[in-house]
Amino acid sequence: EVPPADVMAAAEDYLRLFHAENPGAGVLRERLREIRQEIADTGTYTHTSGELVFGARVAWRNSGRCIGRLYWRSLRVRDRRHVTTAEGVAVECVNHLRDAAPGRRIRPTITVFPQDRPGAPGPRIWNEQLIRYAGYATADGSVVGDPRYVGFTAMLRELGWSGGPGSPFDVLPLAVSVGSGPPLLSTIPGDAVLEVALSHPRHPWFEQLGLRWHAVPVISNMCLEIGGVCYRAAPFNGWYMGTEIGARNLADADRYDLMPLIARRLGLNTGTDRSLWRDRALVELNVAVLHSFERAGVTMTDHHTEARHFLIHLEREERAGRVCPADWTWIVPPMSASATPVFHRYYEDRRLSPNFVHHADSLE
Ligand code: HEM
Ligand code: NRG
Repeated sequence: EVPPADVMAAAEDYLRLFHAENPGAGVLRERLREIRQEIADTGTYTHTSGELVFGARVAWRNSGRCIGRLYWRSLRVRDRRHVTTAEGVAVECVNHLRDAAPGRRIRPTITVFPQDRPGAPGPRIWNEQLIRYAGYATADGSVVGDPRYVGFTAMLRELGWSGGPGSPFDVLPLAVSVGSGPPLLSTIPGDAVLEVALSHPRHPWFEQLGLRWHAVPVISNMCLEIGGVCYRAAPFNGWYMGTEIGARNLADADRYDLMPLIARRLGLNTGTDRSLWRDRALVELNVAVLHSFERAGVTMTDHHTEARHFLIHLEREERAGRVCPADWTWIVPPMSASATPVFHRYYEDRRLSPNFVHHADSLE
């Protein structure tokens, strides 16, 4: 538990920022007096909806690992602080998925569930993202599905999940808990899971590989921290950058590891590193990802466009008199790094608040 004096100090810092950037928000001193009283009575305080919305947007603005921050002001905030049961949280997660991608056009969205209060922790979502694919370890040591989630999948089965059909792309159920004890498991209805089947603009065989990925990345295991308040369940999404799928999820040796297969189908010489078969396979896989999302009408960005947008954002932030924290190792894309402008410079990285943070006790 955080000492009340620390909560008040963090609250004061945040409220000063909120009022400095929102001149119409009323009288700071009165609001601080109110907050001081609520902290004295309850050990924490309650954000107004204006404070919550701005705090969530600034948490995104302060995320030094995110290349997609140009649109931070447009984040949609679904205030679900009144939802207190695990069932209610699961239902609202499904509603988030439907609401974030109407007609396949993705809208950056966050759903905020109750905050932690002394003696009354808020709900927890155990999944790393709302949509993730199961990983099943087989007898011969190989894995069907996403190797990253073998441990999480096994845990869900111990908690009673009977498992999916055993395909490489079985969507995991949501695991939500309120208080201590095991989580509630709930299957996400198929119509809430937008997915894109992958094909290649020039290689008809590519479609036969049966590859797919989900359209909306909704990170659900990070804590939204605003002014000394922790929202442990606050799933958020934007849209994908193609390389996240094509150069990492489907390509990493400890994920779907598809480069050897694709290189062979392309007829490349995989017998020597110097044929650059990995690099060429990577390019074709990424061409397929961008092509498929485009064809399906689903929002996606590419790493060249997004790198350019990020530098526009950086310049805007500097002109506004702010530091834009950025972590080079996360901002630079995982392929063709030096062909993008974000590679050719360094950044200041600072931990600013509000922010999204990983807590040590979160699963995964
Ligand atoms: C990380 C792109 C929206 C917060 C990232 C990463 C990319 C990215 C490429 C690195 C991921 C990785 O390497 O695994 C985008 C794009 C968006 C978007 C294209 C489109 C709008 C958002 C939104 C939020 C957000 C709406 C929060 C409101 C973050 C955070 C991380 C991150 C906190 C770091 C995650 C971690 O530490 O694991 N983003 N993002 N992003 N993004 Fe964004
Ligand atoms: N690389 C992860 C997703 C991380 C966040 N990326 C975003 N976030 N685009 C993956 O699933 O591949 N976002 O909020 O849009």
